[in-house]
Amino acid sequence: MSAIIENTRNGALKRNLLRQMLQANVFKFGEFQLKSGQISPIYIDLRECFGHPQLAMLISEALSKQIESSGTEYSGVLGIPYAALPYASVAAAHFLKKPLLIVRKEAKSYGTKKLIEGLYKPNDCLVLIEDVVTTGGSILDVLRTLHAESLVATDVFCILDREQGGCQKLKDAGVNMHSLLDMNTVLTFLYSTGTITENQWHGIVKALNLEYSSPVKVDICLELENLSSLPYVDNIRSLLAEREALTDSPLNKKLVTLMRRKKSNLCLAIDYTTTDKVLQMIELAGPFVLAVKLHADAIRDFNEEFTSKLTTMANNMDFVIFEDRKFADTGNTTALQLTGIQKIAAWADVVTVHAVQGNDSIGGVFRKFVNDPSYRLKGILLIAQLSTKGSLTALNGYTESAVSIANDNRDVVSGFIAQTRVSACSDLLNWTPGINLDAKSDSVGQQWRGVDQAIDVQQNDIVIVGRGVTSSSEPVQQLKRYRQMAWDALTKNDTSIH
Ligand code: BMP
Repeated sequence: MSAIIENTRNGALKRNLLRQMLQANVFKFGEFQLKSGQISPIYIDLRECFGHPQLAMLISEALSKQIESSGTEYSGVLGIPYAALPYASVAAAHFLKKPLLIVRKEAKSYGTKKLIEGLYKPNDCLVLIEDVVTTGGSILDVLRTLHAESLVATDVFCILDREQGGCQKLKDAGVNMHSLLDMNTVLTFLYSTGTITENQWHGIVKALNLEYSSPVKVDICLELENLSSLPYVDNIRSLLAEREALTDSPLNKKLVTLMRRKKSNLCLAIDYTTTDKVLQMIELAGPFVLAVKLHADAIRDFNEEFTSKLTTMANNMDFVIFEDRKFADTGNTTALQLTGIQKIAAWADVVTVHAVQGNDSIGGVFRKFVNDPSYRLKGILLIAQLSTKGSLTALNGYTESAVSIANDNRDVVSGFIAQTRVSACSDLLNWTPGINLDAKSDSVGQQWRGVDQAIDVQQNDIVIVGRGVTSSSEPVQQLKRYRQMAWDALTKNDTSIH
C-alpha cells in the first residue's frame, strides 16, 4: 500500500498537503538544472508554500505532530537556514511551545558574534527542521556548528525526502531522519491525480536515478479532507480491565464496570418529546444500554414525577443517566441552570459541557456539584468535536484546548464527546455521536458513520445512537444489532475480556 493512502489522520494530512501544494504551484515541469548539476524534468519548489498561509500552517502542524509522536526528547527547535525557518518558527512557538533557535551561516562581526541565536546551554538536545533533504549536506554543516557549541541533535524532521542518499548520510552521522513526504509518495499522487502521465513518471524516475519499477494509481480526489473526523494515530485505546483499575473517577469506574457486566458500550439518545414515550423506550432499552441520553428541554411535559421514575429505572436496570444539556455560560449561570426548573444536578449522572467558556467556568462550578453527595451528578463530558457538518470545533486548536481543560480538571471531567479518540489519557472515555448503520446524513447537518469506523478506526469507547434505534419500527432488534456490533468492535483486541 502506498504511504499516501493509509486510513489514518497522517494519511489524510499527507493527502491534504499534496492537494494544497498542487494548487500552490509547488510542482513545476520542464527542464531544470539541480544543485548537483543533474537535469530534472520536475522541480519541487517548496518556497511557493510561503505564499499560502493555510498551507504553511498545515506543514508546521504536520512537522510538529511528527516530532511529538516520535517521542524524541528535546529542549529547543532549530530551523536549517533559510527555507525551513518559517516552519520551525510556527512549529516552535505555536504548536510545540518550545524555544526557537537559529544558526547563522556566518558569525556576526559585531555584538555577541554568536553563530547560534536563542536560548540554550551546553549539552542541550535540539530537534532540527529542514524543508527538502537531497544529500543531507546543509544538515551536516549545521551539525558541525552545533557540536562546536556542545549542542546535540539526534533527529531531523523534513517536509520532503528526495531519496537521493541524504537519509543514509545522516544516519552515518548519528542522526535519524523523519520525512512527511518522499518522492515515491509525491509521484504516486501526481500520477493518480492525472497531473503527470505514465511516460512523465518514467522520465522523472530515470532522470533522478530512483529505483521504482512502475507507477501505482490510487484513488485520490482533489477535495480537502476534514482532518477532525479522522483518528489521531497516536491515541490508542487501552484494555478495559486496565482502565477500570487506573481511573480515579467514581463515574468512570462505574461505567467501565457496567460495560463489562452488561457487555454494552451503547448509549441510546432518546430524543422524544413526551415523557410517556421516553419512559416506554427506556423500558425496552434498559437491558441493552450502558447509558440513556436525554434532552430534557425537548420534552414538552417534563416534570418531577418523570425524573423520579427515570432514576428508579436507572437504579433497577443499571444504566447511567446522561443529560445532553451542553452547558456553555459563565460559571454563575451554569450553577443556576443546574439547579433551576429542571433540577438537572439532582437526577443526571453526567452532563455535556462546551469547552468554549474556558477552564475556570468549568472546573470551579462542576467540582462543587460533583463533590456534593446531595446531588446525583458525578461527572461531565467536554465537547471536543461535534458531528455536524462545518462545526467550528474543527478550527485549529479547538479540540486540543478542550483536551487541555480536561487534563486540568481530571477529578470532574470523565471524558469527551468527540468523533475520534482525542486524548492520550486512557481512562478518559470517548463518547461518540453521529452513528447510524442505515443512513449517512439528515437534512440539517448531522453526519453519520458506521460502528466499526467509530470504534475500530477512530478508537472511541462508547457509541451514541439516536434515530437509528428510535425511528425504527423494530427498536429492540436495532438495539441488539448496535449493541453487538459496538461491543464486538470494542473488545476485538481486548485480551482482558476474552
Ligand atoms: P441521532 O443519531 O438521531 O442523530 O442522535 C444523535 C444524538 O447525539 C442527538 O441527541 C444529538 O443532540 C447528539 N449529538 C450529536 O448528534 N452530535 C454531536 O456532536 C453532539 C451530540 O450531543
